[in-house]
Amino acid sequence: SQRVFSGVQPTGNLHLGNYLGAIKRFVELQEGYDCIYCVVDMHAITVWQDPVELKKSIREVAAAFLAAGVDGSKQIVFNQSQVPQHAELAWVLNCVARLGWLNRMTQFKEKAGKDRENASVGLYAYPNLMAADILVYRATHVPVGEDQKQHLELARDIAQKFNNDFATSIAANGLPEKFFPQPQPLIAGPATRVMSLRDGAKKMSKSDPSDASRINLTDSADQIANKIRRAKTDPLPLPESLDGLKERPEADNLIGIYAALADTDAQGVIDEFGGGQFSQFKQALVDLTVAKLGPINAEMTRLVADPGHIDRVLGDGAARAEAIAAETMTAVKDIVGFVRR
Ligand code: AQP
Repeated sequence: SQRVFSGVQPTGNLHLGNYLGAIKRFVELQEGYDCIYCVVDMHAITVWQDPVELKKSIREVAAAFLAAGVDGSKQIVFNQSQVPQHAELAWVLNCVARLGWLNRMTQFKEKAGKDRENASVGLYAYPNLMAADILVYRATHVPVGEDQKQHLELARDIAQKFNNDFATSIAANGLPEKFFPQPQPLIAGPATRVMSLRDGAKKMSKSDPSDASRINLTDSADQIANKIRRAKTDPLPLPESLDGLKERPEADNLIGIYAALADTDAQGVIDEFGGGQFSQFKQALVDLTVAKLGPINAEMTRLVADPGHIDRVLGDGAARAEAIAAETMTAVKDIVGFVRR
């Protein structure tokens, strides 16, 4: 069977990149797959989180999933810490993954920065927990932005090494040879890497100190309009062909955002706006962004005003998630050779 798993960290400032790279895809995929969408709170604490803010953010990310159109009664929506098998499998995978593999992870290098000695061990082992998130459901497909591609390749390597290392035991326990399937990344569309509005070389990110660099899902129509009007561009008009986007990262980014929001591609945007002035295009982008994000923002506001409802969705999702995860963990314990209750 085909199962989708993906997660978003509750670290505040959900932005247009998270929406286009992940959450919008979550909604599209529920037509064809069984989906498990997780608020990955255990990933969030790999860097310090204020406990009061963390709780708020967990509910806010869940609200964003639901407001964008994820059906919490058909699909599984929950927060990671409610299902203990994520941490349990992560420990086993810590013992499968190699130090050399983790040493190659570029996100750790970026997030740890110069003061690497002072980064948490959790930040370093983060990709193993992410592998556990996916493999504990034996998920086959993982929609993510391009920044997560390397972590997903690692999850595939870990799955393969586990299957190889324990091949004899997997067979002895009567389990399928490829016990952990190889999860496929789903990275497609015109906005798999949304860039900062202030710098076309940096990705749009929750942790960018400049609020003007990103469009938050909680921004008002006025804030969205101001940020897009002030977004960095070069002085040239919009190109008349795709070729003309080369070496123009800011133009490329805005066109990609428009294309993703309008469900077309860059060519479609150029057909409509090519050769025109940026001021005009930006106004069209403001209108489109406000039209698409406005209703999501309003629904998020409505949902977070009723935390009891969100907590019920999360609790119900966690119970359904745990039923799947517990089955995998029982098998993993048998495969590894642990004595079970
Ligand atoms: N700029 C982006 N463009 C497209 N997709 C993006 N994603 C993140 N940024 C972009 C995708 O959003 C999902 C959730 O990301 P996350 O919350 O797990 O954390 P992240 O990737 O570390 O996101 P941020 O917003 O950039 O946070 P910070 O500032 O903490 O690093 C993932 O599918 C991700 O690919």
